[in-house]
Amino acid sequence: MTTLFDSFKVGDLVLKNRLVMAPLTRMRSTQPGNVPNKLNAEYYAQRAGAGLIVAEATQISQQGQGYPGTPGIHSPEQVAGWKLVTEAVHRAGGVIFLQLWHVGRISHSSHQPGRQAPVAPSAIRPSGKAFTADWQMADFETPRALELKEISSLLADYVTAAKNAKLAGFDGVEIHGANGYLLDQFLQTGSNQRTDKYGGSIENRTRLLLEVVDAATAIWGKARVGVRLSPHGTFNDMSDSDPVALFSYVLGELGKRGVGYVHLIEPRSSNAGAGDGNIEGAPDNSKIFRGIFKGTLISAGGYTPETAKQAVASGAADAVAFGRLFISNPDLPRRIQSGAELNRYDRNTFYGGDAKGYTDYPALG
Ligand code: 8OZ
Repeated sequence: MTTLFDSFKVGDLVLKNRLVMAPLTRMRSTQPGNVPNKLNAEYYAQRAGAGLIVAEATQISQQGQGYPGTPGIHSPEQVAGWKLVTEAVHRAGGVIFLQLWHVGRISHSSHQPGRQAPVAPSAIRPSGKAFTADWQMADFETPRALELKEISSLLADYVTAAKNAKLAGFDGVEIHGANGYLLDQFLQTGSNQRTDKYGGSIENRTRLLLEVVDAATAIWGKARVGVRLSPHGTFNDMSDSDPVALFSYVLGELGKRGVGYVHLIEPRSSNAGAGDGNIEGAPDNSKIFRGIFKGTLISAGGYTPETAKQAVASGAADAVAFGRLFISNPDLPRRIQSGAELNRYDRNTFYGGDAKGYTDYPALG
């Protein structure tokens, strides 16, 4: 029977256990410039006991930013900052991928070059609140629909970011295709009403994601590229007319491409971890989609150590990602393995701030 403490493979990489640190937005980069720093390096190195760390969502361009203080991977300073992180994690024996992110319509004009409107597949305003550049909450704005001729420069931004991630010493990249950000906005009918080759049919809506995956694969090799998806997720006002058909197609295509892994978020986890408690009766993505994607599957969202053990033992997932529990337990794998008590997390220190609630959670002695 497979346990959380058996090694697993992502392509040629052998990972020491099946506990993945989920990508976690913490909004603690150095300002101005959204540059990763020594404190960020210490935080990640503390968590190097994970089989795989997926570093926090990181904007590929200024246009891709949607929250204050999130790091980027589009300037030389950011590459140098991330090098501090990857070197610290590698010294501590860890493996770390970078999550490449463009928020699309979830941005706010205060983050945008020239204070322009955020961009999206279609000019459909999501309901809810944006997080402005000066840390205020404001209604989402109506985005501007990307023109067809802008797609090539968007892809070029992903290419630059993927190359920069390599320069910064990461072990691979994860494409953020989840949680209602740009690539997910293209996938789903609630946010994509385009009539060109990026809208309409499932194939057309999936085109941009696959072009990004292919571009990243050309730089990294297929095994070092993972993809995160959130079928049935409603965070950031998402909806699709036929999510099972859509994501079955997406997973089939990712399977053909032989990507290193797919990282599926379970919709029971309320608001992508922005709330506590699990939603009862939500669809079970790892059950629905496991048969379609034969490659390495990481499952995330609302797991306990017990349910994670079961998921790996039953083969529902190859590995399980923890977010909130990795925030408060830098040595989470060791604690789970030894049955030690877990530190509770403090939601008040999730986003922004300093070492408090970031690098000061205690490890076992
Ligand atoms: C919570 C707060 C801010 C960002 C995601 C990157 O949902 C996020 C995120 C989550 O993937």
